[in-house]
Amino acid sequence: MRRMVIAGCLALILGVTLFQGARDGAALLDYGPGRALAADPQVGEDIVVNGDFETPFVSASFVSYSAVRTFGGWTLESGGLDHIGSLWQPASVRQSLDLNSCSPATIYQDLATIPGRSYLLRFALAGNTAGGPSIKQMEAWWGADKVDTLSFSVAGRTPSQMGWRYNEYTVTAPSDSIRLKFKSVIGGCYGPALDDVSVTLLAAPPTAVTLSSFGASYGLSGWPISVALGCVAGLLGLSALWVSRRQD
Ligand SMILES: [Ca+2]
Repeated sequence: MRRMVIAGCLALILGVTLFQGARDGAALLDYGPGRALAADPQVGEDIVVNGDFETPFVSASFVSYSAVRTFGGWTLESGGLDHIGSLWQPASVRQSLDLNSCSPATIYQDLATIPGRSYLLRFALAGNTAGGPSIKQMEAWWGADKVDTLSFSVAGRTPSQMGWRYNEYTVTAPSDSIRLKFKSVIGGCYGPALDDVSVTLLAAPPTAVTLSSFGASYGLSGWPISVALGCVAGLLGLSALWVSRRQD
């Protein structure tokens, strides 16, 4: 008899709680981390066009570009750059960039992004070993935010031993489009070398499964499920109390 009363009270409490949750839209059922409701096929996809600078093909050791012009998905906004063919060892495949032709270059590419989502920005940095300064410097920009000012020493480096160094950053998309920009910040004809640029979508952080999202995964809005569960629990509670009273 005492067990019936306790079970009835617990069921009533659960019912009331579920009703309140349905009213407030609260997260009542949190199944903890790792419960994604649907797989995200775009995770890991590189959204940069020609991040390896293999387009257009450079048959010579290098060719020089002056602003303003486009090449293989990129825009040379200011200054001049050398598109490197066979002049030196690339970080990846065959070609790369020297971000100083004989003036510091700024290049950019506009990327289509998912607002609020995080991406991994990754690229390889080295420097033109043929002349000074020995410390090459450039900036990486993600929209209006400067991601980093990078330095690379070419001391001891040669065209066949470039010493490419990979850099990685986690960045977040503020809107559905972002401008990725690289900017040499040194003068002269021997600049920072850039190759193998990629921006890949990272997996979304784990989402707590709420009654609303649980219901949505079955094609139902959340509050009817909360109300239904609340009714069932409430009726069970009342039944248990009624049975216990009749047994008295
Ligand atoms: Ca390349």
